[in-house]
Amino acid sequence: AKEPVRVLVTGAAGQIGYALVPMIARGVMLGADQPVILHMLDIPPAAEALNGVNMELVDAAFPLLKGVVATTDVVEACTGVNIAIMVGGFPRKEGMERKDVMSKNVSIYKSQASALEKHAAANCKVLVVANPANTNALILKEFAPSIPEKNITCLTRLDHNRALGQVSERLNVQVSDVKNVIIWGNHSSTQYPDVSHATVKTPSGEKPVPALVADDAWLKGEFITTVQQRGAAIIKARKQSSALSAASSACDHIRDWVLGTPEGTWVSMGVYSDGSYNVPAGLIYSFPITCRNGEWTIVKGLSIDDFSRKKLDLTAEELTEEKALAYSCLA
Ligand code: NAX
Repeated sequence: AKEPVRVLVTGAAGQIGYALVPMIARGVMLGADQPVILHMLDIPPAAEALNGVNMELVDAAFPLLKGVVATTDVVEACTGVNIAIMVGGFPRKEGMERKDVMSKNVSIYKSQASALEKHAAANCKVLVVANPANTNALILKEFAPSIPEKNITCLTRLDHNRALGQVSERLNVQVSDVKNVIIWGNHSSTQYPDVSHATVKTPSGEKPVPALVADDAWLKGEFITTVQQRGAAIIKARKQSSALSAASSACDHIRDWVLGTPEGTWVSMGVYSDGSYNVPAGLIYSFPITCRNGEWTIVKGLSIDDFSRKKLDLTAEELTEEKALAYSCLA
């Protein structure tokens, strides 16, 4: 039998946490033959709710779940973890300045970075979900210098999956037949959902999405804004932000990272930029990614037209500004 993998979920008493922990305990993230031990962290005001989640995990009698650590102590939460899903953060409240929200999250991610660096298992893989996801991941990287930068990522897979969903609806094809969309840049409204290289599997082979859609105005307009604004549309409809789709996409992100992407398929992940596609190095930026043997690689050499170039640059500029804002909070 396999040794259990320890998976940390921060913000585990929140709504994404509530959707995510049962998925992990059922093997959705790491496979149906992989036992897990869940580490759940939240803050003291949420301790009772966290205890309730813990009770429900007992009640669900998950065969793969070999143990639970539910705590408000960050060191206890981080000790020995192989995978860390960082969902906890400080939300933007009505009337708050961007800088104030940034400052709260910078201090959270700075201290959690140190705890992970000191106490997590060697080679721990980190996925930051909490917003501002890219910049929180960057702060985590800066304050955990001994964790290799390739082990620190942020979630743009939800945006990626949203783009697959929009193409599938538009063409009336199965979402599982659509692949190789790309989310470039920030997990924010400046992200660039790009279908230039996406394809659909048809009985007569793989066909390019732009040719099948054959509506440049939709692809360059409504498609992009729908994906960019989808989070807001969900809040409007549900009065709460995306949770089941975020949890499911976090499982997709980790599963593909650990178990690999299928041959000929890429996904989107926020990773530390090496300057590929002339994106400034030193940002956490979403790229097309393939994974193998537990390591990700940026897909190189895709053609970028003028329209795309401007969009890639715009979202990079926003991330550069966010980085400066985050650093100003440290000063
Ligand atoms: P909730 O407010 O329901 O849950 C957040 C939880 O984090 C709460 O239980 C809170 O007590 C806890 N928390 C706060 N500070 C903490 C700390 N220092 N340590 C540990 N736990 C802490 O929010 P939820 O809807 O679950 O969303 C969580 C985060 O995901 C938010 O930042 C949200 O903006 C972000 N999202 C990111 C997405 C992405 O694709 N990257 C999509 C979904 C989501 O909007």
